[in-house]
Amino acid sequence: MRHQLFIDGKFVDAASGMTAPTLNPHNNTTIADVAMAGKEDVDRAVAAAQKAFPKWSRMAAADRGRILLRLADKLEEHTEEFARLESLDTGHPLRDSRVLDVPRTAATYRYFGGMADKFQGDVVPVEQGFLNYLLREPLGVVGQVVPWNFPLMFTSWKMAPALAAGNCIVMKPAEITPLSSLKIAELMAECGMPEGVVNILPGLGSVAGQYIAEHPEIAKVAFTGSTATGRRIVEASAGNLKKVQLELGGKGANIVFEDANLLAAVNGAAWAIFHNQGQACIAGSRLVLHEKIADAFLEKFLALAQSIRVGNPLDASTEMGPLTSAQHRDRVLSYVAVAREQGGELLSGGKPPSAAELREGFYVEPTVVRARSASDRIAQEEVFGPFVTVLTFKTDEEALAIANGTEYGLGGGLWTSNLQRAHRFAREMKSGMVWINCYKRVNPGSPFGGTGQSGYGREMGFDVMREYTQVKSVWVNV
Ligand code: TAP
Repeated sequence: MRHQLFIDGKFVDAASGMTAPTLNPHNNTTIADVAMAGKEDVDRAVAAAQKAFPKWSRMAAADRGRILLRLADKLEEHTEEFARLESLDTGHPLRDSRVLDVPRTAATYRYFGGMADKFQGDVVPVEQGFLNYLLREPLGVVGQVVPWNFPLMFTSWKMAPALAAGNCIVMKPAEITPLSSLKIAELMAECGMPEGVVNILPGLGSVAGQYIAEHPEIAKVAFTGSTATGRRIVEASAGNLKKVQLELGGKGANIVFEDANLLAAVNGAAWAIFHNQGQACIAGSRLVLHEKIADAFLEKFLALAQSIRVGNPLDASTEMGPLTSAQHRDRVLSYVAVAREQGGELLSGGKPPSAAELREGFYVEPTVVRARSASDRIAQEEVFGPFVTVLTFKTDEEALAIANGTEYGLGGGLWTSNLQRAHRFAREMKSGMVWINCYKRVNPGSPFGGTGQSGYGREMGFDVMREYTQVKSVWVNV
């Protein structure tokens, strides 16, 4: 496959000739050297996108949609290839990439392919003698910056609605996981995507990403990643009044009440934190247990955590792979010391696995730590790894205070058989998404995003179509 930048429908080298290796997190070997975009390349991509915009935005919406629908079909035809590539580059277990990442990505392109000709304007019932209609127009060239935790899926979450709405794109995948986005570029070209509509630029965040946020000709920047980088993007785009959409970090509370179905909650809590090695903004990284069931819950949960098969992501039996980078593994492990310093108790894991064949990779055992208090750093800061912080409570009020007691507000869950309590918590939780007796459900039709330091704006559904369009109000004297 090609490892260059994708600009104006062609794979090209970076103007500077710069490349960087992307590593296999299983064994720290180089998979490929990939071109790294600089400012000149961003300028080239913006110019190509601007040139493509008039034709793309005026094309019949159904025809734009048809290209996305074709892309969804093609992606499914290449499921195995994409699943392997994503697992190789990120460390996702192949069994997940096959049945979650690729199908969910195809579903997103399909949903927004269908959406293209259904998202429409409106007519306002104004005073007699006038007709007032509202057009929903695309913004122009949009910049999109995605992280390394779900590169294939997150590029579709951003590109599919933007394209359905008639925008052109300059997309920057994370420097360490560029491969699946470049492969999507190849498929897009095969599906008839006109040149210049989609430009994909692997590159450094501090260079290409920062310049996308600063660029005066880019109408909007949509970002997924850390809260710290989100703040930098807001600052960089303030000078040119760019529209900004932010999907940032989280510290999801997963509350288990005394009346919960314990087995379902144990399985759900393990999925909530250990899927994708905990590298998910919506991970259930705070396990908030009612005192009465805490011991019984933990007995089962620790047994489950210790039974998870950690290994080479390309082995069909692997349930948890390596973290995506060595730097990130070190950051996650550093929280074990942070926990100890504040009186936390390590209940399981907390180190790389001992198996010789995993020694070169970026592995961390499933880790469970009991915090001394809900204000401890491990209960407040996003660790973003297979690291769950256990807290206990006595009353509903206490559980709610813990759930709402961080600067984040992305996703949270609760396990209970009490219907009234479930709905009360759903209303009271400071969170963009709430899962009741389940966790981490996502669907292209359901709004996804957060509040507080978790960002603003929504991905998915009709909400995201509003994010990628602007209203024009037209008055006619009739
Ligand atoms: P970030 O630095 O936020 O990286 C996310 C994306 O932003 C990457 O494409 C990155 O590029 C780019 N970027 C970095 N600096 C930028 C800048 N100044 N302007 C524009 N774009 C920029 O995240 P990270 O350092 O990879 O991870 C650090 C922590 O962020 C994690 O431990 C986790 O807590 C959190 N995180 C959250 C999420 C989600 S889904 N909410 C995802 C990833 C990470 P490069 O990677 O190429 O530099």
